[in-house]
Amino acid sequence: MQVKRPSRRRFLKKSVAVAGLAASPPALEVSASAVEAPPPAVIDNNSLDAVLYGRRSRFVTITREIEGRSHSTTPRIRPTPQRPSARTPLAELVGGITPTSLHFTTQHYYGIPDINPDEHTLMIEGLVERPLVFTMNELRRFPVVSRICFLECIGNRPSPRAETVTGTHGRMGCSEWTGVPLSLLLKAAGIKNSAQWVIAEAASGGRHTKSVPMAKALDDVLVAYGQNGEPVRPDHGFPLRLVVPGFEGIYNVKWLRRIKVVDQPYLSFQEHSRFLTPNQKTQQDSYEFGPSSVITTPSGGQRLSGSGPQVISGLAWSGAGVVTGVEVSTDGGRTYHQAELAGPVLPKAHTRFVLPWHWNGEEATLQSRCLDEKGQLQPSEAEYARYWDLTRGQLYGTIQSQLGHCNWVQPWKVGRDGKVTNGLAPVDVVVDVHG
Ligand SMILES: Nc1nc2c(c(=O)[nH]1)N[C@H]1C(S)=C(S)[C@@H](COP(=O)(O)O)O[C@H]1N2
Ligand SMILES: [Mo]
Repeated sequence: MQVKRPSRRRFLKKSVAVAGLAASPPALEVSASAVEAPPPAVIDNNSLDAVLYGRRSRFVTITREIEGRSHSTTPRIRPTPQRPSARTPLAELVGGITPTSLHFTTQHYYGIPDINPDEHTLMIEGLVERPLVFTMNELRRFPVVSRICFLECIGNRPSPRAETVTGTHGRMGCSEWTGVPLSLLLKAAGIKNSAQWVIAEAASGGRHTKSVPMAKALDDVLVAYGQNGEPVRPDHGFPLRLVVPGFEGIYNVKWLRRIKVVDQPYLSFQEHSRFLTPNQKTQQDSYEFGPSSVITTPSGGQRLSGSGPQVISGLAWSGAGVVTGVEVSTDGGRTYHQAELAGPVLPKAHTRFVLPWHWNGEEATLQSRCLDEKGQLQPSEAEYARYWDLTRGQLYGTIQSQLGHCNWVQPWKVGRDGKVTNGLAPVDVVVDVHG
């Protein structure tokens, strides 16, 4: 030890010098007491559970955020234990992958199925040459693919009422999904010429079902049994779920048990009761999410410790493919600056962006906008409203699923005291359904 210490001190001094050169935030002076400090105390709880399935530091206390009351119009049939919906704590996360434990999850009126994978099967039927039934073991014998992609509920919406980024955008996550391409299973069954759509059906009570266009089913849809390197967890569809990259969350049918090949889209009960309305005038045929982004630091509820160098960071994503650029404004959208994509930059995945910023201590309004590979630019609130011919009252007074993808820009206001608050002008009514 005695021998090592001086070299460690030299190393610290060297790295401080390098940090200074890069004009980064001021590093602390290396003090002799810091270098000579005794080693930290050790964790005394080494229970088998902690060793067998890992643990985090007791100083890390990030959790999902439980959803509040919703104005959902879904009939309240509740014969089974309920598990509340919960959001992803976006402001506390780094990088692009959402840890499964912190990945948002929607409510399920019929409880979370407790499925034995040895007894679970997936059936492919309808307009096919050979109807097939696969066990989980048989599915694992197909070539395996992993895709990193975001999963977003259309319940996400910038909102003047939300205090935090979890409140505006916490109904999304980004995982590495692993499984069999649906196209391989459809080819094995042999789809007939008249086949245009597939209906994916869940084993859960209520039989959540969703029609998926055949072109998408044959493109990048996965029948996934893995999430972030381990079996998909019950909340997210164990043992099998559909993953439909870039499409609305509702497509990603959990506890998948049947694929029916059909000639036209069918409106399932859930789509009818939760996702369509008589006066639907918006994106009826739009399934793919447009370009979107949001600043996660600094964001609502946080406080800047003082003027000087800061880093603005956030997430950008698009159902169209790769994020090609993110622009950040610190003056409420008057001027924009190109942010750096902190990588990896993957299609239909959360893409981290960063922009160094010098805060002069004055009021500022921070916001970001995303450009995607189709050349689509994320709209401002005013642009979105004008495009769909909606008033601000309608933007926030209508349930999200009637508007479609609410991908307008979310501004955060920094006060002179460093406090960060929602930068959207207040409205009288905000309706919120977590879909
Ligand atoms: N079986 C089933 N699958 C489902 C749903 C459902 O209610 N039942 N909800 C969908 C909706 S609306 C969303 S946003 C996503 C949420 O997936 P997660 O809970 O893994 O985050 O699951 C989709 N798949
Ligand atoms: Mo959803």
